[in-house]
Amino acid sequence: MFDYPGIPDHQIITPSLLRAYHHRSTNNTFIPNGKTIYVAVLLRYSTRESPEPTFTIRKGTHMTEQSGPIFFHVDMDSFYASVEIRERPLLAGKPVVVGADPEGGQGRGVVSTCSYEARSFGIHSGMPISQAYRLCPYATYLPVRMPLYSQVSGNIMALLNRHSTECWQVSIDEAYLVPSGVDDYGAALPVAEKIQHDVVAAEGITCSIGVGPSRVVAKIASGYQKPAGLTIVTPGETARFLAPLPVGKIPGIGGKTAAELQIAGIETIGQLAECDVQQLMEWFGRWGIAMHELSLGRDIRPPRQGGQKSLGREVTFAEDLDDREQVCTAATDLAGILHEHLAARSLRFRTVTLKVRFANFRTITRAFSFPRFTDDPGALQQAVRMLLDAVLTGPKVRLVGIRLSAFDCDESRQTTIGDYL
Ligand code: DCP
Ligand code: MG
Repeated sequence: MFDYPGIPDHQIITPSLLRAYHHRSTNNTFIPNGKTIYVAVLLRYSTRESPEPTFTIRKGTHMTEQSGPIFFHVDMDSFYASVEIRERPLLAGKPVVVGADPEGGQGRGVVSTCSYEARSFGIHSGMPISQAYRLCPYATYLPVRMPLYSQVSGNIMALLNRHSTECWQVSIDEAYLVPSGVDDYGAALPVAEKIQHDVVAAEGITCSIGVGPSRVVAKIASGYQKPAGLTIVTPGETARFLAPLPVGKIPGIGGKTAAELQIAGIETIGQLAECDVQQLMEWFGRWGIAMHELSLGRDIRPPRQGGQKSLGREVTFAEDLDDREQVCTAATDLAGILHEHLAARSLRFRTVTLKVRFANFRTITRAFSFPRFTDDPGALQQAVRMLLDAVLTGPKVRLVGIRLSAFDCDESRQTTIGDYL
């Protein structure tokens, strides 16, 4: 339970003042530049006199409010770039891009990630590296060093596990957890700050944390004010927190679905929550029901156990290819590499996803699921060829990628991302 002695009801305070009050009342250690929004007790508030966002405390809000488990979503900030900057401290505060070689603006691969300073130039993950180079030629461009990130990821996941009664790693740099010793939302705050502090102390990189009554709310909250953000959303404030956010903040709603919803006049999560679920089902089938649940801040499936649930590789060709056989060979080679990784760990899979980017940058993905788990390399190659046959209909190909997912792993095994890289 938090008490801010001396703050009168509705006094307007800045985040730094709040931090000072909080520091005084709880003696917590704050990570440098950390930001905390107490959605439960604060309303964003702006005045003409104070252009900086300010907050007003609503007295009587219950930080002890609790119904059901409290989830944390922890996501590293600009993960690969942060690790590289840690390794080269002189790069701190500078635009750093991790990805393919820009080759003086002629490079053909993509940006894996970049520092927040590079993002201010408009650079982002997945962007062609040549475009990034045009936006900021003076950034530092670094190649991907997967074994290093994998090792840092493993250390961080072990640290998160130590703070948790349950912990689900969902990608190389993010995990959901149910933290130990957190019985109410007041208790969540110092634990979240301790995790942020410990990650900086152990690995020299920052993370953002979202706290909420479901995984979807925690996930949206962790992205709410990256980097080094901490956003706590209680059950009672969930609807108010989600309502103004664009529908694209819901995991799984990408540009295509968002555009379809926009045509129907649905742009915010609040509008989606108010939408008739029958109507959504007519438009999107079962996904319509799921997205409605998510818009209400409710999870649609139980948490998945184990480590990362997919493994993928892709290759950008030195020149766009119009030879089908060459594209097929590249794709089946990638499938072979992935199969070796899985076979070495006795993992079987069900789903194969093909990604193809054409010369004009149109990118498509097509998936095939086997009726049962398989580890048959012949069946995999056949599936890859079948998927390719359906999409290679003319234009030259710039990139091809294969991803295997839906693993049949023994959940008693403690799989980590490192097992798959
Ligand atoms: N990644 C990648 N290609 C992409 C997206 C991500 O190689 N298209 C890699 C690099 C990222 C890492 O995965 O560092 C984690 O992905 P995130 O989406 O969490 O992005 P970041 O951690 O880089 O940034 P953020 O601070 O937005 O979480
Ligand atoms: Mg991240």
